[in-house]
Amino acid sequence: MNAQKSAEKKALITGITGQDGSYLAELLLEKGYEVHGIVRRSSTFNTERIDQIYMDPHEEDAKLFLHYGDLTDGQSLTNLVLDVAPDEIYNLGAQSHVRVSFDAPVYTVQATGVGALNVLEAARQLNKQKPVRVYQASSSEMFGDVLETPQSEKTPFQPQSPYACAKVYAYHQTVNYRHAYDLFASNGILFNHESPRRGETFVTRKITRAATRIKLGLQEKLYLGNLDAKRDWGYAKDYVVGMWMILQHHEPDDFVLATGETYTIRQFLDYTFGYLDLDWNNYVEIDPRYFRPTEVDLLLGDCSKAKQKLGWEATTTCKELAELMVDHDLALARQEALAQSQA
Ligand code: NDP
Ligand code: GDR
Repeated sequence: MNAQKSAEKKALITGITGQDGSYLAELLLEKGYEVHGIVRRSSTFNTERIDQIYMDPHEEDAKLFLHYGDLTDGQSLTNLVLDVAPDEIYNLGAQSHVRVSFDAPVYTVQATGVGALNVLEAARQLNKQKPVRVYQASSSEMFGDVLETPQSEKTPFQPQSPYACAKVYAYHQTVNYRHAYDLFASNGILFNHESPRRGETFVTRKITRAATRIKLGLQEKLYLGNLDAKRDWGYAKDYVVGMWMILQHHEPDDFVLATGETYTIRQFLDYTFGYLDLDWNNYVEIDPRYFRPTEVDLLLGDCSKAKQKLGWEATTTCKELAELMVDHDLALARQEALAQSQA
């Protein structure tokens, strides 16, 4: 994977405060980019994942700039895109939780679906003045009730949630803007990717947080939903490199990024609790509230196109991923235990 500097390039990232946005911002800064990110106004700080790279914009060598905005506010998005005039836009912002999308379907479609269209419209305006490349964060959830295994760029979509329907809509708009307006717009169809920065309500992080807290006596039980679903889990740091590679390709295209291995939630529990010398059967209980009205049973990606055309491949196995997340969360749990003992 190429670590060469790309001097003078400017990137705009939506979703910069999220898991992927934070890793991508770090990667692009390392490559010499000027990075702009859109942040939502919130009553509490929501920039925890990017605090380590925050720079005072008044400093002469500042390379990271944050702007308030929202994907559902198309006009402000267009103003910002025309103002910043980035060479590359990474649309990572979304209401990204599948279970939550059943509770808030209309908002999910507005942020995740129409939000992507707002980004494309803004890019279309900028593209009249200077070339701009757009990355759309598409998802393996689009395969839904899978029609073939493994899933590749050619596999038909059968979405199974409001979130997945919104992502399918955004995918097709991205392809259409490429054809209709000659915009350099590409989809990365990414399978699940996790990290110590993963939101704590996604299953991997929920498990690593709970297992480490259980190990230190801070928690007794872990309540989960369906343990039989299979996911192709990779490491988020590998995947943001793939996003960047997709936009450096000589033509816009759509690429699956995956590890090519799939595991059940039970296997992830084995890796996590096993690494801590615990038996998860003693701690895990099923709570139907975490079941989904329609579930995606099996995801397994075929990323041979990305390997062949971009030279991208995942470097971290599911077991290694579970262990690095546990190492991180054990340190967090130790801090919590220490704080409790001193209180
Ligand atoms: P996160 O949920 O960690 O981050 C989502 C980001 O989007 C946050 O920065 C969030 O802001 C922002 N956001 C949410 N709603 C809006 C809105 N209305 N306007 C502007 N910004 C908004 O997601 P990930 O980093 O895990 O994923 C990045 C993208 O990739 C998402 O689009 C996701 O759907 C997609 N994806 C993720 C995969 C994964 O396994 N992680 C796999 C395939 C696709 P705030 O911090 O304020 O909440
Ligand atoms: P997913 O990730 O829905 O695949 O979407 P999540 O970690 O939420 O669920 C994975 C699987 O675990 C099962 N599960 C539970 N899930 C959660 N969140 N909480 C639980 O308690 C629980 N118990 C079992 C789920 O039913 C599911 O089968 C993620 C998101 O990042 C999307 O934005 C992204 O597009 C896809 O990955 C690829």
